[in-house]
Amino acid sequence: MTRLIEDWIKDISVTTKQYEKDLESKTGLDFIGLASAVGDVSREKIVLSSKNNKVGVIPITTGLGIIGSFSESVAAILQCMNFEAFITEHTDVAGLHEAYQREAKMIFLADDNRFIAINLEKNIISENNQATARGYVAAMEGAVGKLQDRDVLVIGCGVVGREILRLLILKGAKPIAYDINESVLESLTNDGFKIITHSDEMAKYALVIDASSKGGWIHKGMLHPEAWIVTPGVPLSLDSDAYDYHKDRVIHDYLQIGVVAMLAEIC
Ligand code: 2YG
Repeated sequence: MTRLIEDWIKDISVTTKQYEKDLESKTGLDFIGLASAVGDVSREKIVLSSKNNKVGVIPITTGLGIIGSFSESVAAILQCMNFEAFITEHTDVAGLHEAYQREAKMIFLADDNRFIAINLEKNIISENNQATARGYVAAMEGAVGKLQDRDVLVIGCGVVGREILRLLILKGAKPIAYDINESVLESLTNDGFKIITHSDEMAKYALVIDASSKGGWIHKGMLHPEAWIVTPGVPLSLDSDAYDYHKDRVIHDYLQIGVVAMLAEIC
């Protein structure tokens, strides 16, 4: 997974409410609605959980260290769902200790390798890659309806892309996989997935979930003119012309849907 940079996320705490409105206009789901779809839990249960669970967001300094605005963004997204989320003053183990002292029932924390959320009372854990895959598949269903028996192109079949493929199979959809890496395509074929072998075949598909992480490689005309493009891939694969053309049917963010899905999974 791509490591975030502050430039991509520095505005999230200010823009998240507007982002939620944009997401709802495209999918019919606000953050709690998306969480409800992901976690298969009622809105009421999530609202109740927000009243009973303080959430500690713990900055972690290991490895490449703190990413500016990361903890603030996670806390802002949770607060947008009316959870009492706080960022610990301390980092790492001291931050864990502080979160416990401040009676956090849920914690969110990330090092360079894993971004996780834990419900300390229920002993449930959520991991960002899997949660992100679930969140974006749920967003696609919000936008276009049930995916059963429908062709869905999955671009970028790494950790998140593979989880998306797995979820689509479970939903009875008909995933078609594409990746620029030949050996990835080979293993997908061996695993029985239908694949395309060249980017010029992408334009055949009106439903696209893009988990590729190269950034800026999809140009205007490479996708179906009416395509829905739901993309956890960071940085955004669409270049500016392609984004301007498709933007009314693009769902993309750097953290929001993944954090909402993680919360759903630990509620
Ligand atoms: O606490 C901090 O500020 C840092 N230790 C956070 C480090 C996060 C590193 N991971 C990533 O940047 C991404 N894998 C996070 C998820 C991106 C969206 N799917």
